[in-house]
Amino acid sequence: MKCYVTNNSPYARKVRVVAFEAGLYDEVEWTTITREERGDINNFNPLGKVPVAVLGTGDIVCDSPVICAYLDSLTSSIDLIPKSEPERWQTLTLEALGDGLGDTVIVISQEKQRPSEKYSQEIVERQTAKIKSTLSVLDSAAIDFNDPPLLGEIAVACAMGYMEFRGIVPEWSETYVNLAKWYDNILKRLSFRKTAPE
Ligand SMILES: N[C@@H](CCC(=O)N[C@@H](CS)C(=O)NCC(=O)O)C(=O)O
Repeated sequence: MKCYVTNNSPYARKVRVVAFEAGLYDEVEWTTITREERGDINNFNPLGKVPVAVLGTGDIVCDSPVICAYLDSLTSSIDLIPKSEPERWQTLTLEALGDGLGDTVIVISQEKQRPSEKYSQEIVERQTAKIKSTLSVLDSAAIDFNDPPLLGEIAVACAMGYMEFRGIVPEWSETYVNLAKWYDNILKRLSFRKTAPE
């Protein structure tokens, strides 16, 4: 399996961490592409987004939740997506919250890169409010987070890593102290240390 990623994408990081935690990292041929090479990705994913995986059969698997589910299906030694209910839906919902957090960070970063005449403070404020309400929910949930992490926790930590990398809501750890404590711990895992944004 070949997987196209970029260095800083929170979704690509999630896939890499999942591969690592599932013991499959070295089974994947990772191809890191630059912003300029993104056009080549359209051959595999018409949405032009990373991560995208190309299986040995030539089949394409795109969108990080699908790639993570595929990787999880390859190993029986660990279930990063539990098979039992309600844990399965709790995990996938937490993943969706993490991915959604990443989406809001991307919107804000893109907005901040626009020329001042096109910049919208309203968009930044609306997205920042979404980030804060999500962090507040995660702060309450963090005391019950799975350790070792499942896919949901991995998605949340990758999105938060991207939020920090982009300097969005930089003071977050002073307000969301449970979440900050949990985040400090998860970053110590080898899978996170090996995949930090550059
Ligand atoms: N829902 C997708 C989101 C992927 C995504 O937005 N990737 C960004 C990088 S962080 C991208 O490739 N953006 C390029 C573009 O939108 O043209 C996933 O989870 O894989």
